[in-house]
Amino acid sequence: MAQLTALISVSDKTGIVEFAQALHALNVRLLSTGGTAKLLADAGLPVTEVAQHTGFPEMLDGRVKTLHPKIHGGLLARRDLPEHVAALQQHGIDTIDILAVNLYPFESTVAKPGCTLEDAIENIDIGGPAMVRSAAKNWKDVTVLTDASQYAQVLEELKAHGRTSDKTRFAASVAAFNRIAQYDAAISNYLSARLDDGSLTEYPAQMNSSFVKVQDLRYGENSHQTAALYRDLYPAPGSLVTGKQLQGKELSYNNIADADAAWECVKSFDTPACVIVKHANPCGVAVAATPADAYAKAFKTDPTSAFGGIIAFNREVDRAAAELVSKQFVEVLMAPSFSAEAREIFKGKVNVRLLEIALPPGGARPWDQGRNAQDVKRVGSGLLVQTADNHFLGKADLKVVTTLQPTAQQLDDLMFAWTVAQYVKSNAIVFCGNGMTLGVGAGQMSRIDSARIASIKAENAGLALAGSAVASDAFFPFRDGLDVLADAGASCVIQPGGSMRDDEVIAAANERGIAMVFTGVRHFRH
Ligand code: 93A
Repeated sequence: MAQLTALISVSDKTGIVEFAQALHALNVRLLSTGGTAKLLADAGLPVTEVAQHTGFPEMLDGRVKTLHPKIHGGLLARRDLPEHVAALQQHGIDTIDILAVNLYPFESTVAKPGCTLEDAIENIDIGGPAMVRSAAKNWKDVTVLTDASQYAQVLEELKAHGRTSDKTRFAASVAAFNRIAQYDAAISNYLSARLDDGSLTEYPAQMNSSFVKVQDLRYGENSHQTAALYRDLYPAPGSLVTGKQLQGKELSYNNIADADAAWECVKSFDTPACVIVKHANPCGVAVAATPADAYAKAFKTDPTSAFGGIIAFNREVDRAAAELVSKQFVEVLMAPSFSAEAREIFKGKVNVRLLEIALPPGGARPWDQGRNAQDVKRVGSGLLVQTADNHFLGKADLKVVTTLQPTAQQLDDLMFAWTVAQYVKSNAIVFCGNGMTLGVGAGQMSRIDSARIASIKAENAGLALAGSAVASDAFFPFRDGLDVLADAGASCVIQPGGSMRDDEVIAAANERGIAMVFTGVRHFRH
């Protein structure tokens, strides 16, 4: 069999010496670019530099290394076409059968703080992707490797059959085009963000297509589904994916989804807060003077659902909080930090996943109003993209619509309830009082059912609703929902308003002695 030729040109040199050694042992001829060639030669391998092969030196600081007909002809020529073979012979071009390339590290370069436009541009690989495309197009004759994880399989096939299988070459070609697409998207995204004035501009509801795979997950929502976690190329500061896992089992798909809900909610509060989430809904939220007190209150809302919950704090978890939390079965615990004593307490609970996530700089609110503030949902073979629901409501935005004015205390409770309702799946009804949730009605198809469920849950937990403040994520279409709240003991209500029957609902509130405010904004969440 004719001797095969491999061209190796890699920025990430992981595993490359071993791979080249194995190729050499299989009598494959080695061609390589400057830095890679040096590494292989230092390892004692016979390697021909590309410059020597083409008779043309690397030039322009390496910008032109492999952009030469001797390289691209060798990669692109079809071995089954006599005209192609004749052309190679005429120009003295040798075929290249295996191409191992990984690209200049553009993504990791621009992810570094302080990366300049110049640094970024120097890390745009031109020759590498060109070779990868040539080889991938000619997959019937050329094996293209763009990731170290592919080396072993190729070696195995070469050892067994002296060549790679059609299936492997085609799969490698697809992987190569995927990699190039991802690489170009990273460049395009990075440069687009610098179009205006060099600062990161805000994106409208437009797909940011550049994601980086963080990890494969054991399975998806259910065990028969495969799954993986990706993050934005530029994650928003303070977002879940910027967190660090300190201990515990690997996070599952559902853990991550619930952790995100808990973390986004807890970030909304300026004062020490605790959020407990189950099945993507908060089942207990509270603010208090200390994290331990906040947890104790949040737990009271729904101790049954809190079992196996996902818990988030917006303050350091200290010993007192850790002691309390460790009494319950908890899946994931998140906080900006954990004290040494808290870490010690959780050491004995090896399954508890501890996630340390820095809060966004600049305080509780407009945390994610930057370019990552977009929300994406799959629909069949399409995507729904919208800007994130990060509307911030101030007390000044409230419009009192009843004869009864809310007291200062009621206003605080209403603002708290409104913040929580934003994180509860629609239809959402949230009873609150004294800085804690008292009853949460989530995800029902009718608002009145959510209201009933919220009051039943409060009753089950032994929590009185007399004098409570209630938030409704969208308007009441009829007065019946409001009557349920009044029957349960609500004293004040916050809701968007905007129903055709607002007058009927306001009249009901007046009749029942309830103070009601309109926000003018709703918070559907599905
Ligand atoms: O500067 S380039 O865009 N011009 C080229 O002609 C070229 N050929 C290979 N970058 C080029 N490469 C890249 O060099 C490869 O994609 C690889 O990432 C890197 C390997 O260089 P070295 O072997 O000198 O470390």
